[in-house]
Amino acid sequence: MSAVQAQRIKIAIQKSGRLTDNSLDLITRCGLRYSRGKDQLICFGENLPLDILLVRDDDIPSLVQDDVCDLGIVGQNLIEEKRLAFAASGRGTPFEQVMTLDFGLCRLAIAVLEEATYAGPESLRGRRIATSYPFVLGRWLAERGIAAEVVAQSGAVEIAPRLGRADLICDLVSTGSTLAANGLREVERVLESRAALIRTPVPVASEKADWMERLLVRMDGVQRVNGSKYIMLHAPRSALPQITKLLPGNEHPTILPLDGTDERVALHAVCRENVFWETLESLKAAGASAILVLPVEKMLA
Ligand code: PRT
Ligand code: ZN
Repeated sequence: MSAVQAQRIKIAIQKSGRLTDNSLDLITRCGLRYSRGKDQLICFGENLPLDILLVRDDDIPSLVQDDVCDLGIVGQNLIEEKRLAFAASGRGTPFEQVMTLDFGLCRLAIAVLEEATYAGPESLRGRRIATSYPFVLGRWLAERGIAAEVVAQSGAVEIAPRLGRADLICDLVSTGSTLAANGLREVERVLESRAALIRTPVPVASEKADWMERLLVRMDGVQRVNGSKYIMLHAPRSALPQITKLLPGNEHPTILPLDGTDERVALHAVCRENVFWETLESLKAAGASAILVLPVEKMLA
């Protein structure tokens, strides 16, 4: 690796899949402009010392664990599975989870055939469960003292019961429509998951430590403003306690005087959650007027 390359931060993200667009959007919102390499595997950062590696999501934990990449964005389902697998194989210091992100929400769940009966975790004793997450499922079963047969399978887990390969499955679910389409019913939640940022277990070289720190602060800033709104309104001074209570996720609004009146004031606040029409209607009913809701683009804590 050349000295110049060594100063650049490498972040691994999913090449093509459910996490790709949101991962690229997050990095772009941190201020990166990039061009895509000919092989489509690397995006070279043009204005920051940061390059993006586009890979299969399953490879991201290893790339970060082995310090090939400094950072990675991947689902907690894979983070947990790989962490347990690496620990079982005695593979070095584990990568670190730096922050969770607000996309890729899903859950790892156990499902049975719709017509089958299910009487709680105890009824899994001695049954065969197909999954791509043998370590996470194995831990969940062990925590409950249940000896079941875990059938490791890398894909198409949902058809295993119909093929007679297993009695139940343990797979990722978001809307549940895939389970329904395969005649399956969700009975247990094994793990709640969302995308997360992971970092190498190795201390980052001093040449790039400063940029790494700045990048993490920017990512945190992007996460904070996601869904946040800036709200401005006029209100009777007497209604301020009631109006403040109605603002979602804000405790300390800024109150400003209005020209020519002592009774009414202007209120500005950042709301950490979305502001729905119902909230605006309640604010109006409490005496607020001239209500404006604006998106927040950046925030530095
Ligand atoms: O090629 P590569 O290996 O990179 O992609 P992949 O096919 O392994 O991953 P991909 O793109 O399917 O998922 C990437 C990550 O997105 C997962 O590791 C999870 O962290 C997250 N995620 C969020 C999901 C889902 N939601 C999800 N619904 N991953 C998979 N699914 C599957 C689910 O198992 C079902 O089969 O999508 C199907 C539809 O789900 P329902 O419940 O909406 O019907
Ligand atoms: Zn994958």
